[in-house]
Amino acid sequence: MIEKLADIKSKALDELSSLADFNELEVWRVRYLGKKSELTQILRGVASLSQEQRKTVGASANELRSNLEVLYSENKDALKEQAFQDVETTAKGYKDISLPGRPIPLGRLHPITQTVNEICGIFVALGFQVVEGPEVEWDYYNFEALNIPPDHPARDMWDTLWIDTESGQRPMLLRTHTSPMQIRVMEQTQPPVRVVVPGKVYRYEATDATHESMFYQLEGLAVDEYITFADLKGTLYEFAKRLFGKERRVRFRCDYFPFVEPGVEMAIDCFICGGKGCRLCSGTGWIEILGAGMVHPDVLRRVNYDPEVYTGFAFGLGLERIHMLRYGIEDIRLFYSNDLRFLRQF
Ligand code: FA5
Repeated sequence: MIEKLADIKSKALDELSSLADFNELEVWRVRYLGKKSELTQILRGVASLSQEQRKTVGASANELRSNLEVLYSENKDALKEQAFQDVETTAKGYKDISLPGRPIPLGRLHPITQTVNEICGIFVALGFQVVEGPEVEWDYYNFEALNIPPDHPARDMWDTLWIDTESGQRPMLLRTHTSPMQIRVMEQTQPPVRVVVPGKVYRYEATDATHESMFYQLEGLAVDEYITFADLKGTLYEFAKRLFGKERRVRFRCDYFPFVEPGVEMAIDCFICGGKGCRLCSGTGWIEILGAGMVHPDVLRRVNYDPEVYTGFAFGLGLERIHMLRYGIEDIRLFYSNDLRFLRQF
């Protein structure tokens, strides 16, 4: 009996080494492990053997069966993969087009890029044009042309990284807001102007749940004859309604920006606490999303627009805060920590 088992083993191993495909492996399995196989018959007959034979034959037969089972499953995976490749480009020269395709991993747009696209879409529908501008900016455009001379206290709230320039050259910096594009656009075009400018801005900032040192803003500028504060409110109300839905409440309050007069801030009621006050809204019930105002006459004069003829409004909004509001995100730092578990949700 022991010799018989050895014989089965050597035949099984011999045949296994010369199998060509998965079908042959199945035949092999039936021959050596199937119900009618010699090995199964031997195992069935073990009970009728003498006690001494039962021990040795039973142990050897069981060991052989489990060895063959392991070999079967190892070969199965390898031959299945082989079969898949063979079918794809068979020796006969055709492809099996009924096989399922291999999935191509797709990337996706960053949530802030999605928000930029959506908000630009709203303003385009309201008649605005989308333009972009440099992130490394002259001090002149970021500050001076916007009524913020070198000694102006407003520079304190907009500190940033400065770029080394050669002595005698004007200073350069990483722009602290998208407002410099107001000047660049007006320098190059004549009214009527209606533009929105999305882009990155940089600030010297102690980061927390609602503050980043690099974030996105979207600037808006409309200049024409007879533009009034009512146009500003109407446009921004319409924008808020289209983006957040009718149920969200909006609040305008006076604010100060040197390049607008009068200036306002617009806030939206906090989605987490419903206005009661929480960590996200710093206990106020409101989240400020943008600054705005009527373009200051000195700014218009600087770009050779006659403030007696033309008036305009401008606004600048923080895009991360908008995205946080819409999706209930509690910490702005999640956007830039490269955590795919977070990013894949959008
Ligand atoms: C400005 O940057 C002005 N340029 C906005 C403006 C434009 C006013 C045109 C008038 C006319 P402010 O510093 O408040 O303003 O920033 C605008 C928005 O950016 C804020 O309402 C807020 O939503 C967002 N924001 C400001 N600081 C940060 C920060 N550190 N991290 C993320 N978002 C910020």
